[in-house]
Amino acid sequence: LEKFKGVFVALYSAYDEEGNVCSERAKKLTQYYLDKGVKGLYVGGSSGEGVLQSEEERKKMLEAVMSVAKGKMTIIAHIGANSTPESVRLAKHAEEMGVDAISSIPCVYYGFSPRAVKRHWDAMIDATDLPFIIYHIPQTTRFNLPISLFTEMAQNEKVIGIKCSSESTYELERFKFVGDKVKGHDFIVFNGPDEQFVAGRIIGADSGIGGTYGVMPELFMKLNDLMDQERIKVARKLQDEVNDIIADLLSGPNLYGVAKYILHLRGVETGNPRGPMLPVETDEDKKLCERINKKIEE
Ligand code: HMN
Repeated sequence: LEKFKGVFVALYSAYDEEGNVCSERAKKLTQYYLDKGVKGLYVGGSSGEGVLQSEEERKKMLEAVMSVAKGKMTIIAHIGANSTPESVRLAKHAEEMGVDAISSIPCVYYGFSPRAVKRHWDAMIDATDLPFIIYHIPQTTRFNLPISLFTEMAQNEKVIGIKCSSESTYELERFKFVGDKVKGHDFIVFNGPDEQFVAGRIIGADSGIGGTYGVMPELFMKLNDLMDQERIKVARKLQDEVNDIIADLLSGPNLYGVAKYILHLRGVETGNPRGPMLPVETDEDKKLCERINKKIEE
């Protein structure tokens, strides 16, 4: 399970100027993080706009990533789609591509019972031989994963971890505690909210998956190292600095748009986020991005 411990960038989408998934750009983006030395990538999640893309586009994006990353970074493919059949097809495709694990949200749009969510997840898990990571993000899915369903899921041999994007560190602690107990060994917990990386690691997270890591991977790798060394005071101070940057990132038209524009300033082209997400357009927004980019470089 060591390959799931560390800093995982939640990869942004890579589009051309017309807004179509662009393999060339996706490959360059992947190479950018490979060169930075991150542990791995989370592909097609929230930051990756998976739920805004067609099945074909999602496959195309993953294929481009894998052509660069296979065997070099740990790749987790988010394969959750609205319907069970589509999620199952994406799971099978991810396995063919050679990813290290698959992961899924419960479902968006409709509200479902824990029983329905279990059947949805089980179908994806049964479809491949890959490890599965639950993606818990109640603020967007509106599904509040009950600890009873979590415990049942953890009993499945293939369920190796959870990505906890809820802002409750208490909940994160429970997932780690119950998960470890059920498994009898490490159950991998990924911290979701980048603003709470240090808190998450202290209370049980083994790793982190985050969107804002994409514009400052070095800072998160530093934070992670500090936590490994239990240098909490230094880590807290760095988290303060990181959170100032995150506050700036969130002050623009849209987090993903701002982050993608910052990558553009560095010569890494990924296009604009897909509507309804707002892109960076005005001079004021562009200046904000330039300021943030400078701040990160300092
Ligand atoms: C993903 O799947 O793309 C993200 O890793 C999910 C992650 O928890 C992010 N949450 C959302 O985008 C809602 C955070 O990294 C988030 O971007 C960050 O904490 C800034 O608020």
